[in-house]
Amino acid sequence: MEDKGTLWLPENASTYAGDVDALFYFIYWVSVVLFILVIGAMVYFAYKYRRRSEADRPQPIKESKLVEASWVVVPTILVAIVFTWGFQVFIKMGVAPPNAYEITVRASKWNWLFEYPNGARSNELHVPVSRPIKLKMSSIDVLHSFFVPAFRTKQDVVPNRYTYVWFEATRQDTFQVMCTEYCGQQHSTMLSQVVVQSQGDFNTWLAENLIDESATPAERGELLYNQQGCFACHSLDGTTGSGPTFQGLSGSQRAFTDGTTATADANYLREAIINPAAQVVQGFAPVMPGQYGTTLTAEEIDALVAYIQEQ
Ligand code: HEC
Ligand SMILES: [Cu+2]
Repeated sequence: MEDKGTLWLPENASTYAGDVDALFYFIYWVSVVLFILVIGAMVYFAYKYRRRSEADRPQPIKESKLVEASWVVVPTILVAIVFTWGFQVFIKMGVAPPNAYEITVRASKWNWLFEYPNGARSNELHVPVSRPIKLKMSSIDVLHSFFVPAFRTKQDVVPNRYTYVWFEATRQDTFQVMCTEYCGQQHSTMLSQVVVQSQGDFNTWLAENLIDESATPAERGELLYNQQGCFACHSLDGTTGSGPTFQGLSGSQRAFTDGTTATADANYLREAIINPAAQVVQGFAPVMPGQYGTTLTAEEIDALVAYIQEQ
């Protein structure tokens, strides 16, 4: 079933997206009807009771209990409908079914990292179709927000606490993920995708994305460079981004904003990852996330150092 969405709403691919859309269109059509009634009456009365001569004066108004009651009662009923309907959908979207499959989401400037129960990790969210998925989300730096328009799913991702969101995808396809909370210079590139697969394809993908036991430290480092989003700020080809390039970094002479210098040996690289604020490279702002020392294991930091040394 091809679904490209409507003028107002994007394509619709989760079990509760239809509920959200139905409520949206209820409010939309009520607004259209009220707009026509109110503006229509206003234009009609402005014409009908226009001033016809200099002597024309407003006449005292005879009040109508029926009209007065109706403009109190009708909007009250409409607002009560929107409230109870909206509350029901809100609860449905807020409470994950108990059998939901849980995936951990780590947001950082400017990357999404997804971790699966078997330890596999990825930058794209892979999920099985027709199965409730619960995301347990946190941020390692600033406020981000996880948004999948096709699922009608949007939730802030905050440092130092978990937030949750759940959905059940209704068809196999690829959908856009965005960060919808302004989170710094490259906020607009903090994009990812949800790849909805059959349960079989998903299982295969999961198994393939476990880190290979026989991988060398530098190979693991390459995976981490991509998964952890170092690429958002550090290029491999010499271009300067928000951070210095990794090309030729190892062994080079570094100059810092406090006037000191150092040679980029393994110890320096390790320290630069764990404690980036300690020495800030000249020409750069201290924007590197400071949490890698706690969010990465010692082995992962070794792997990243080994990878940088190969560039
Ligand atoms: C949000 C952008 C950003 C991200 C993401 C980021 N860094 Fe950085 N990094 C910087 C900036 C800016 C500097 C230079 C300023 C400083 O030294 O703090 C830097 C400096 C470094 C340095 C020292 C570079 C030099 O030229 O001496 C290393 C090594 C490094 N980062 C490793 C990493 C690794 C590994 C990751 C991923 C786990 C990472 N960074 C993620 C922004 C980032
Ligand atoms: Cu963000």
